[in-house]
Amino acid sequence: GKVRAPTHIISTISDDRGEEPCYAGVPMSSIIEQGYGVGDVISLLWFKRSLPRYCTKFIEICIMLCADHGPCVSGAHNTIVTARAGKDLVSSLVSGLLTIGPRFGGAIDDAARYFKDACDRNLTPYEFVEGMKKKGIRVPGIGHRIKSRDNRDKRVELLQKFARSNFPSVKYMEYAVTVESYTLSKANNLVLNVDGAIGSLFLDLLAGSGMFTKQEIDEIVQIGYLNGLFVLARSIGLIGHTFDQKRLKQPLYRHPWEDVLYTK
Ligand code: Q5B
Repeated sequence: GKVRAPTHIISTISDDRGEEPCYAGVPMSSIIEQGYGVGDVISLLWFKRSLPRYCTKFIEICIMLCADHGPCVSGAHNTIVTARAGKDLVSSLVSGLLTIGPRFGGAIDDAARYFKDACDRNLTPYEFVEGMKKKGIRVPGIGHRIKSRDNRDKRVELLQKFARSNFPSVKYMEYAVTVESYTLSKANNLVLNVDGAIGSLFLDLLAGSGMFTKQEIDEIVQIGYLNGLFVLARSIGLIGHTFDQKRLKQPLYRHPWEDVLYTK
């Protein structure tokens, strides 16, 4: 019989060999003719399935709300400095992307991991937060540099509003809100932030949509898909900041001496 030569790559998400490319088996013409959006394309290429409209809409809302947060955040600052050093688009973009991590924008996966574990084990907010403190771990998804009890993050409110009216269950988000109530009793800026809102709500999407088995949910949370939402979204803003600096013909950035504490 026929002997198949061993392959060096296995790929399961897309195929460009036929008359038209397919994403998770769905031909490009169907994607266009059926009016799919970016949320559907993400569903196909990341989750390998078509998700219900409320799920793809939620994904699109996450992308829109996280696309930019002004020039002062870590990512935009790096991109602006890099663009002003005369570097190209890709260099400016990746310089900003490289700041995304546990403190800035990249806390979504850990927020999902810790909220899921704590909620599934029925930990009280006190047990969860104080347990994290004992381990010396800041609660991912909690805390913000400029947002606080009196200056709430509109993005979090918008995500919660959408989920409350469209998701079958918001159990994990409600748990995160109880954690926030406890952390706010400690300090005014320990709000549920945008990473924590997306992390907890994505758990609700995975668990409530009926589209994923428990094993698949555990794998998604363990591998860490969700920071990808922030990376993808913020790329839109970082590209914008690069163009902005080039358009404004901004010179090489040099940080002012007055803003540095020189000490021995
Ligand atoms: N404390 C975000 O800290 C920040 C605590 C905490 C327990 C916590 C901090 C944190 C977890 C990571 C996270 C996503 C670094 C943030 C984002 C996107 C963004 C960004 C933008 C955008 C802020 C003061 C005291 C200390 C700390 C305690 C702080 N956080 N305790 N759990 N989570 N959060 N990141 O203000 O006793 O004095 O030692 O790491 O979720 O990135 O817009 O800027 O769209 O671009 O610098 O929104 O919360 O406060 O470090 O001086 O801490 O609070 O232990 O206590 P800060 P610190 P003590 S959203």
